[in-house]
Amino acid sequence: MVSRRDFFKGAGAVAVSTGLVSRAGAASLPEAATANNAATQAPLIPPNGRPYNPVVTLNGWSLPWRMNNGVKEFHLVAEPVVRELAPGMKANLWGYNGQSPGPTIEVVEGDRVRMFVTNKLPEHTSIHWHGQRLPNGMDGVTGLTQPGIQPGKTFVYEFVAKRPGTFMYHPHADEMTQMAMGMMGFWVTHPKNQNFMKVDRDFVFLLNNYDIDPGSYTPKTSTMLDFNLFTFNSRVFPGIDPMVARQGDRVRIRFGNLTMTNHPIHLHGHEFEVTGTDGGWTRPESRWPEVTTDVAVGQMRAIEFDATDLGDWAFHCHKSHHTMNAMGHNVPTMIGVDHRGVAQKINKLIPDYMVMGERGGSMGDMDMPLPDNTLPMMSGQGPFGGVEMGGMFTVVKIRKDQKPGDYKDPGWYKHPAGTLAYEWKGDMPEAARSSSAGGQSMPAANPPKDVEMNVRKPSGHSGHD
Ligand SMILES: [Cu+2]
Repeated sequence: MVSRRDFFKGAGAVAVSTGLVSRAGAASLPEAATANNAATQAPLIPPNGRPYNPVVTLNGWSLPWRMNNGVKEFHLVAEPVVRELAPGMKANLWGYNGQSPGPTIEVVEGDRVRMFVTNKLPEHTSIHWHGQRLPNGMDGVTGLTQPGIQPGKTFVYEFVAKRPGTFMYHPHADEMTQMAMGMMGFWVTHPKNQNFMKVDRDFVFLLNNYDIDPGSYTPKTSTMLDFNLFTFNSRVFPGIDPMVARQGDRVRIRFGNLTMTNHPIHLHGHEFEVTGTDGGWTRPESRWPEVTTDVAVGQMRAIEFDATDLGDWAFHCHKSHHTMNAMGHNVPTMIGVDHRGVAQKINKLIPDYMVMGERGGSMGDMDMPLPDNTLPMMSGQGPFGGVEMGGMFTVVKIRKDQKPGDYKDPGWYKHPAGTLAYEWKGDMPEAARSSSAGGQSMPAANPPKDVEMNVRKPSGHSGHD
């Protein structure tokens, strides 16, 4: 198989693509390109067909195609994959063409598209083209519009990509298992008019979740809500690449939610507008500015903003447990508990025992012994120490000198003098108190017993007259 790396190097996309056609022949399957790592790949410049402005898939890639008598042919292979969730942890997932999520499919409004889907899983599958307008029989719902694709078999889907916009693909067969194992991918149908809502950077990724016990590799597939790893494109922080832009760029970020809960996605330092949903582009008069947008299960959102302000701006889900990895979800509260002495006693029984979080528990810096193949619950080193994040967290890096088309990580932002929060080293003034201060401003509900109280119950209404 042609690896993604091979695809980009050497002769380039055009030569390889035509090579595939002549070698394989029009009557046979298109070669299925595969990716062998989780790095963000350079945008796929279309070697043929209608021109478009390609997207960048966060920690992912776009699938090359072949043209066959004017039809764009893609080959997806559903198969078990090993996905690195972040350095230090790999997961046994199911995906497409070597990775989970599968590669992004990019086509142009009006393209006739033929999708070959080969099943290398141990059970039947299908692909539903989430959000597309297509003939009913191409909708990919096992049992309803087609029989399942049995192991070893290949099915062909064919339709015209009618509506430009943001889409996903995923199985509609044993969904609970197959989605919990990571089977999903992004799909972008570009507008025919290249200048329609043109942006300088267009990032895409899927929101997914997994339940992988610390020390193990394979997700638990029967979990309904209690997932312990929340991912952007099957990666967790600090394994998620930054999204890089040049100051002044118009930036679009598109995300689709195939987890089992909603995610309020939050950008620091800039306001954005939701310019697209799963149903298409939003009308300009329907948009409003915000800094957080909630995306429900099964939904897609495209947000856009002007990258006006230099810096390293956090971009994350605002549910705090979704920026935390597997170890953090069932830790008891220890704030206010003084364990001095207790730990030593327990240590006699359990040598590794460690007290967590009695002063608020900044656990990002804690060097806790972990089972194999397990990530710290919060980690990531920034220029000022531990970032104390995990899961659905990354950084939008805006730089003055980032060249158009350059997506390389420029390193940490260097803050100009006078623009950085700093420690106060002068005198601490007495905290001001109001003159009635002395405790609570409201009377206690249960006064202490040693206060003498005379309580007189009103005997009737007459006493007030
Ligand atoms: Cu979330």
